[in-house]
Amino acid sequence: MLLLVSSLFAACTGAPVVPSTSATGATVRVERAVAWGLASARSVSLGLLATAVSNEGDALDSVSSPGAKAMLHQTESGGGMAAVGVLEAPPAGSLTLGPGRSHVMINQIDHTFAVGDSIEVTLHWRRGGSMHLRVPIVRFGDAATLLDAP
Ligand SMILES: [Cu+2]
Repeated sequence: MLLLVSSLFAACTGAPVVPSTSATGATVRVERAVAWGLASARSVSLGLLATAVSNEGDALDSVSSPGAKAMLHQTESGGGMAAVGVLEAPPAGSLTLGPGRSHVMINQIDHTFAVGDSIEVTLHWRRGGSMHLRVPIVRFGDAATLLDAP
């Protein structure tokens, strides 16, 4: 089943209106998700804000995307990136992925894309199972703003 809920919101600064994506599963609610990247490198990064809705929390074990390779990354203090095995959404807490912090890296995308397109991803939660999202691709400079918007 493809959960696809797009909502529009405008930042109070008058920034362009960009669609966000949300989905609710049994254990986790994804409040918003955006991707940004380089079409020439066929690579995007994915950020999201997910809140645990179960008492046990949940853990993002992996992410997949059709026709591409996806992995979980954390950003290190020196600015480099390293693969990580799991990202936790603690009980009554949230998991925030985005620029300069942990993120999902999607490489070797088998088609070209541009800002305004979207990318299909499946989040694999340890307790909650698979959650399908279609995530809008936004400009790098808009990603953090969209993720942090009130
Ligand atoms: Cu990365």
